[in-house]
Amino acid sequence: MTKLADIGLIGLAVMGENLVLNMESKGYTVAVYNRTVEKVDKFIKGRGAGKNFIGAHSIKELCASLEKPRKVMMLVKAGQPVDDFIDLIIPHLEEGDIIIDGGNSHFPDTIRRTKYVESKGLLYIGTGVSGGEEGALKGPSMMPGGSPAAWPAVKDIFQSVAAKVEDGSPCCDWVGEDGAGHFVKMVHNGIEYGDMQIICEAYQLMKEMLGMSSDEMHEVFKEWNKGDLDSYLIEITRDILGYKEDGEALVEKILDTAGQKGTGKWTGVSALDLGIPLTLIGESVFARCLSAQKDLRVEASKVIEGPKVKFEGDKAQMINDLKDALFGAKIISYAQGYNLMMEAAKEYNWNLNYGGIALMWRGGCIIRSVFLADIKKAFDKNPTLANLLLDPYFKGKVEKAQAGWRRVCATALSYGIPVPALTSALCYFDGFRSERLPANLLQAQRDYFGAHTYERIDKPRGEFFHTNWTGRGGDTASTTYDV
Ligand code: NBP
Repeated sequence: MTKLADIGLIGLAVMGENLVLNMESKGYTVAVYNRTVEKVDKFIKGRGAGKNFIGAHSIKELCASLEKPRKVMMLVKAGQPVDDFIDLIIPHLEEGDIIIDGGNSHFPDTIRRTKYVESKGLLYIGTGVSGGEEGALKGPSMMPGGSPAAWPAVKDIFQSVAAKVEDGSPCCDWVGEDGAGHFVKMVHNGIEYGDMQIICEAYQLMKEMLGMSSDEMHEVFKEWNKGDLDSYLIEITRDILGYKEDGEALVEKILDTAGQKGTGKWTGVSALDLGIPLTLIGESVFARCLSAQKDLRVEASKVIEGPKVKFEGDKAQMINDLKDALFGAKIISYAQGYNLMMEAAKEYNWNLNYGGIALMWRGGCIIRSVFLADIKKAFDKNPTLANLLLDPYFKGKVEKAQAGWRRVCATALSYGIPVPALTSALCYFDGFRSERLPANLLQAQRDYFGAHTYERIDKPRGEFFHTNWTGRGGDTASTTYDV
């Protein structure tokens, strides 16, 4: 009898093909299937030739070729195709078998699918897989969540294909129940939006305010990649700035309208739903939206005047300040992202391991950086840390960065160069460290026009007051409007 496969995969596109090659290289036999069946034969005769793959021409054949408990992983387009495949797979599985979704599914869908699949006596995993094509092949970051009972059955396969950090720890561990894995992957993508935006703001300042060439910027990013900012995104920015087409920087020939697939938006929407100030990521999503209004911006640029840019300060100092601004804002972005995960954990009853999440992001994925090792240390030291800014290491770093960061924001604003992510992060920082914010006035306004009541600093919390501010209103307070 032919050997049964350790795992089955549906979806031989960029991610699926590379991930199964990775699995096979670690000693696993993988059965593969694709909706367009010719792609199965093409793969078996092509990149999969001579390797331990079983090509299946139907889902029935795929499931029949698997060791028990059967593990069927989907890496297909997120959305309806995932639901369709689940229904096609279920009849060919039996109790204890596992369906895995490795695509970029929205976490509420994963919560729903976990319940649905479990109701059929099966187990479900929704796992974030990050790192793109290269990551899938050489070692992605993987963030699995779903039915806890499924984890022991897939742990060895997942951890052996995942990226490893210096000490050999895999960038993959159990995240939590139902949609937790996909939620953490969503926040990862939101943070990715933020990291990319602050780098783009630094680039625009260097280019437009400091008048630097792409070669000069390439050198700056090369330097930055050696210190606190050492990360994949700084590294690829360095390479992009150094990339030439016909002797000129290719980046300058690229149209300035950003695309997006929605994971940054989901992160922002989730933050709004949960009431978490996720300002840097929010601004990063909106910056992409503004960039997409190209025609309108071109029209506006012809008719609306702003300040004339002629930088006369110390260029070397400004470059140094920019490094501090990037680092300060990055700390804020992660502090905000972690706060979002903490709130989601309360809302959805997940027991998230925050240090473990930093380790999962430490290698293999797009936001990988040395900085994540310090986040892991912070949560290892204090697993109930309420905000990254309260960790002594990050508090010290952000305090040290703030002078340069403030100079960058002030200069950019006075020159009329948009830096929405860098400035919103600084405003969050100042708000977060403020004992008193102007919300006292805001509460007075709410009470004035809507009798929404307020608490007083000279009375215990939880006692609510209403004032008849004009002498014309009544004494009745509103109970129906609470935000
Ligand atoms: P795609 O997202 O392009 O999906 C391709 C696969 O989905 C093919 O197997 C295709 O079958 C199948 N498919 C499509 Br398209 N529509 C279908 C439908 N209506 N019903 C059934 N199957 C359908 O591939 P990918 O870029 O490899 O990504 C796979 C998953 O991983 C996605 O969720 C993606 O968001 C996520 N992801 C991608 C990356 C990346 O860098 N590309 C990174 C991280 C995560 P066919 O061959 O018959 O058309």
